[in-house]
This record gives sequence, C-alpha cells and structure tokens, in this order.
Amino acid sequence: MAHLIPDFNYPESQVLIIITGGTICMKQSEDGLVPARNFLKFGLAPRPSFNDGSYPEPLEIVVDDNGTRKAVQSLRTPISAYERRVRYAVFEFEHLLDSSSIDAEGWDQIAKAVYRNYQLFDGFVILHGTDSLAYTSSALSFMLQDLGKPVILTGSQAPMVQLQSDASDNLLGSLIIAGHFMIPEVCLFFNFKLYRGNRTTKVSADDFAAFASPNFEPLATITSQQTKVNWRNVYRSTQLHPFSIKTRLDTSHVAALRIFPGIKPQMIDAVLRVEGLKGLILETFGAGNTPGGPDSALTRVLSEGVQRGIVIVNVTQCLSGSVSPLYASGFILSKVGVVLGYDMTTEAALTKLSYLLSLPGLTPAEVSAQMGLSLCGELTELSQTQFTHPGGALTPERTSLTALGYAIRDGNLQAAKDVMRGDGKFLLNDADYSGNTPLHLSATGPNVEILRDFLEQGASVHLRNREGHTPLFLAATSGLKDQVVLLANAGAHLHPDELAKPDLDTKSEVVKECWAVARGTD
Ligand code: ASN
Repeated sequence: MAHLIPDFNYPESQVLIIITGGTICMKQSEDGLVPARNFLKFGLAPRPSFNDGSYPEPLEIVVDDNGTRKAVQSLRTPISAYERRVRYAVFEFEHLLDSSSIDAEGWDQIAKAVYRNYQLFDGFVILHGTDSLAYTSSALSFMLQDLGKPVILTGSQAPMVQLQSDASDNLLGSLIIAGHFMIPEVCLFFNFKLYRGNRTTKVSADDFAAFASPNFEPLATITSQQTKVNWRNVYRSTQLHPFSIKTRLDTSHVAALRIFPGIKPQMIDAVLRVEGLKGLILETFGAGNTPGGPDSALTRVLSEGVQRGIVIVNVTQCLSGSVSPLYASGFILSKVGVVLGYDMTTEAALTKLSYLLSLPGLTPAEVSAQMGLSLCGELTELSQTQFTHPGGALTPERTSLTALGYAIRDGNLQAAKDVMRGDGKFLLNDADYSGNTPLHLSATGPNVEILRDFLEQGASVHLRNREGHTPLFLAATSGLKDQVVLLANAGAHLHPDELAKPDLDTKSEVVKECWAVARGTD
C-alpha cells in the first residue's frame, strides 16, 4: 500500500469534531440515558489517548451563518504510528439529540457546520447516535457536494463514561483516519471499519459490530496499529467545482413501505394517496418481487401511483444483493414505471429521493432517471461489474513518479497521461520524498493542461507536502496565474497556516496578483 503519509515531520493535522448527541456522549439520568454537554471536558481531556497533555492554543471555529468566530479549547492526541499528531476542537450542538429524533433540519445543521469550517480544518468527525446514523450518513453524502476532505460519522453502543465501551475505539479510529488520510467521502466508522456512509445499515441493536455495508467493501480497516485503506474504492469527485452544500431535503413527501405476504393492495393505495406524497420506497422480496402478476390489483395500484406522478423505487428487503427485472413479477414493476433501485439500502434510497425531490424544477421522470444512477457511489450500476477509479491503481512505483516529474517539467501532457494510465501506475495522491503529490508538481509546471488532467482524475487539492504547503500555495508563490485560478475553481484554498504567514514580500506584480486570487481577496 502506498505511503500516503511518509513517516517524518509532517505538520500536525487539525480536525473538527461536531457533536450532535447519541449514546457516545450520554450520561445516566433519572429518566434513562440522556446526552450530556461538555464532552471535551468529561469525555476526552481525562484520557491520555485523546490528550497528550500539551494543551495547545485555542482554535478558532465558525459558529453561525454570520461567520462569527469563537476561540475554543483544542487538544492533541499523542503521536500516531504515522508520526503525526492530530489536534482537534469540538463544536457541540446547542440541543444534543438522541439520534432517533434527528430530521432534515438536524442534517442541515451538520452540513452548515462543516461548510462554515471547511477551510479551517483538514477533516471532520461527527458524533451521532447509532439509531439513525445510516440515514444521516446517506443524507450527508448527497448534501455535501464536491467534497474534498474526509467527513467521518461515528457513535457508540455504550457511553464513553461506561467502563466497557466501544466509544473510545470508535472516536479514536475516526480521528486518526480524518487526521491522516485524504478520503474525500462521507464515511461511517464503527468497530474498526470505515464504510462509505451511503452503503451502510444498522444491523445490531446492541453488538459493537453494529453496522454493515453489505454491498460495498469497507474503505478502510484498522488492524492493531495499521490502517489499511482500500484506495481503489475511494470515491473522488471529478468535477472541477469547489465544495458546496445542498440543504433542506424534502423528507415530508416521501414514505417507505415493506411488502409482506398477504399485504392488501388497499394499504399500498392508502399510502400512495396520502396528500402531497411524491415518492415511495418499496421494499420488495428478493430480487425485486411483489405478490401478484400483471393483472393483479397490487400492480394496478402501483401503476396508477406512477401515472399520478409519484416516484416509486424498488429496493430489496434482503440485506445484500440487487433488484433486477429477473423474474416476471419484478419485470412487470419496471414495465409500469417503478424504478429499479439496484443495490441501494433503504436508507440511501429514501434520503436520495428526498434530496432529488428538493431540487427545483425536476419532473418525476427526471427524478426517476436519477434514482437509477450512481450520484456518489450509493449504488452499483449494472455496467460497473468492477468498480474502478482512475486514481486507484497498482502498487506505487517511485520510478513512475520520477518519469512523471520529467513529463511535468517538460510540459508534455501526453507523456504525463502515459505515466498516469500506464502499467507502472501509482496512486494519484501518492507523494515523493518531499511529500509532493502529482498535483504539487503540476501546480508549478509550465503546462496547465497537465494540472487539469490530474484534477479531472480526482486528485486531492488539499494534501500538504512535508513543509505543509498546498499545491495552490506553490502555484501562487510561483506566480502561475492560470494554475492558481484553475485550482481555486476546483475547490482549493490556502491552509490557515499558509494564510497566517506574514505578508508576502515580493516585487513581482504577478505573484501579488496570484496571492490575491489564492487568498480569495481578488
Ligand atoms: N438511541 C441512541 C441514539 O441513536 C443509540 C446509540 O447511539 N447507540 O442516539
């Protein structure tokens, strides 16, 4: 596996922990377990694995839409197996929740907290109850768009303050991954496994192995001291857009219904006739089957619902596998306009439908079409017999990186492409001995098209080299305006440490101009 973070002298990373509630931060009360405030004080500061005792300076976080900043206490972990410390601060929801009460408004609060603080932190960990964790993880995967940094949701089955608990392992694992690995996805970490958030489902009410991702293998696994990242499967946005959020999912006009032997068509009809209903997730048997045939009352009810403009999505009630028009009973559903949800979980299908229904101007036919496509890795499209990604490749070869260095220096796009797509491929986000990734190298190269090519393959704009510099910083200090503009448009920003540097001492007008663009003051 690639040494994404070589083991020397990297700058410490900064992670924001957003606390929404859940068992992890709960304490016993007369009425049972309830979330308690000041988790940093009672849950983290007293534990050596979360606090190396250095008590660093407070960190600034943004707390509201007006950009109000507040300095809050930060802590540092001891040095990790990758010779790096993770420094973190905590942002606690004003009203902490048992996650069974979370709704679209709560999802908005999380998305906004990430958005406001996006440029200040390298990664985000969200503490959340387990009950609706798979729903929230799925929802956020659609809401956080063109994400370039890790957002990891976690929680626990037992409170942090309980003697035997999974809380410490889950939080520490999340913090380490968010602080070390540039996995730009909404993920769920539990019981030593990192999953793609929109592939998860809660499978146990009390076991520490509470979550599974039945149709998609974990993105990473922690085994003793090692974190093994399955880089091939990491999803990267290949759109050159900066990070943005979409809020206000429409959860008020959707429903989910599970088929069972003997279900009455009138029951389904009653749900389909609920005032204002726009979408229904239908959990069917096996590979997508319902009772009755083409002429059955049940098929008629579904067909009429579709004709009235309701988007009905077929997902399986099995834990794993995909729906398909394999059997006559499933085939007829597709024929009357019920959408195949392939191998989506109910959680992903429901939140995706809520997301699509909240977009202005989409017709039911357009929503249906999108439901059958993968928007951010939530389903396996039929053509994807094997998920591959241009960034995922074979074992890294330093020789390839050297060859790439020459191609970039010479501005030879074809040669750069040949190296990237040739046999001796390395990971797109791999780094040389100075910690420079292909994007760092191309940010200062003469041919901006090479930079564009790497960005279009999903290269991360946020990785920093050993000196703590981003590709944007290198391009700006080199006075390469095209490169600076392209990187900024692709979501790059200067790291707070780069912004904090004393004002640039240069006579070069073009460097000054580049700095203005990079700082966002242009
Ligand atoms: N009821 C809790 C919650 O979802 C369960 C948990 O976190 N383990 O908030």
